[in-house]
Amino acid sequence: MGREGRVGNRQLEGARGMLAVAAAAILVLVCGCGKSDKGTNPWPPAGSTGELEPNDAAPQNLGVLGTADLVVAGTIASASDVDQFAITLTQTTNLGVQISWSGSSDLDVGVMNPSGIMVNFQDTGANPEHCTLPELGPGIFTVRATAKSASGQKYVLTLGPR
Ligand SMILES: [Ca+2]
Ligand SMILES: [Ca+2]
Repeated sequence: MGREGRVGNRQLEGARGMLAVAAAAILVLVCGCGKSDKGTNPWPPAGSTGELEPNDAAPQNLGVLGTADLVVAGTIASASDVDQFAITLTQTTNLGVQISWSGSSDLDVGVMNPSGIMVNFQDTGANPEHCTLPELGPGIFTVRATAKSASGQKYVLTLGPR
């Protein structure tokens, strides 16, 4: 009986220890959430689509653009990285395009029509780079994010009707 009692106590202590670890883990998680809420823009943004390489030659298909914005969280690995995204416009659309980032990189964004002709290229030093292209489509358009200078630069690309 005595031995069983000691074993029981050990098990109880073990359970208490695990509870303490679990409580500490929850505390860390809660602290992590609190930190990210203090004025910094979280990346990737909630609800965003992650960029999928390779997309330099064949664009990543984002599907049909509806009434809601499409938000992509991407990374320009280097100045030679080209990120392309295809969107399908099912009707004539005033297309808003914006790329934003944190840091000193110089990113640009362009839009190509279904024939592959660049109809707009935002190539200034501004951050964000943005434009609204009136009366595009219907058809499949390609949005192209590039950089004059970048190294592992995270960005947010927002596409939507305006
Ligand atoms: Ca990329
Ligand atoms: Ca790429």
